[in-house]
Amino acid sequence: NTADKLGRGLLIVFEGLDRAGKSTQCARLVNDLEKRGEKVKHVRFPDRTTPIGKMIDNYLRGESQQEDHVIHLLFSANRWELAATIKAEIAAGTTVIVDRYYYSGCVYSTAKGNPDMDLAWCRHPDEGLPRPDICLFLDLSAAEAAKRGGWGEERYEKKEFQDRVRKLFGTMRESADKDDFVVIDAGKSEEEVADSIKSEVEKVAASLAASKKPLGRVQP
Ligand code: NYM
Ligand code: MG
Repeated sequence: NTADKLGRGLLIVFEGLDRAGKSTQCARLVNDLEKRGEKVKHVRFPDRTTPIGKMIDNYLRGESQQEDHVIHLLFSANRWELAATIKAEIAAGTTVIVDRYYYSGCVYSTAKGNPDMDLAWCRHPDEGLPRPDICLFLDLSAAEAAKRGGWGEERYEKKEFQDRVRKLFGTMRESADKDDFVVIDAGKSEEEVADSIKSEVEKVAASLAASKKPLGRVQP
């Protein structure tokens, strides 16, 4: 298995718009890797269970207001509070699968259009976090996502906002973090998407096993 060949677990991140199928595909990959005898831990951000996560949850459900910088930093802090655990799990040979990470942190905050907060500003607080070995970007147009029964009631779940998010993800996929991303066509069937994900994960596991690359950090 991966841990024996590489000497550590993998850090695998799923990203994409709301309704792109991240949760479904995360669960499938966890299942699949477990069946193959890998140790796996499933994490999602925001992690709404911590005190900071509860503040984020209230904000997303529209029950509280937060200044744009403040909520941005809370999302980042919510990742930092789990960073040491993630590192320890990976060092112990567990593959950690993460539903949303700092890429969401950057694009959702930037999409608000606050003139003091561009992608670069938004990325700074996350510098130094464990760097994903791969970020599987589930690509779906906002129109397609809307067809999937529409969005929920949470903040950001509106077509106009999602269009901006999608554009900004595009920008991120062409900038500092571009080597992290693999784009998966999320418009295909659940089965087909799962198969593409499996083969991408096998590819990255094999190439890392060959290079014995240690877990990285999000670079400035
Ligand atoms: N979100 C998520 C952010 O605005 N910043 C972040 O750092 C993260 C991780 O939270 N619309 C947004 C994106 C989603 C919302 O996520 C809740 P989910 O995966 O729908 O629970
Ligand atoms: Mg959502």
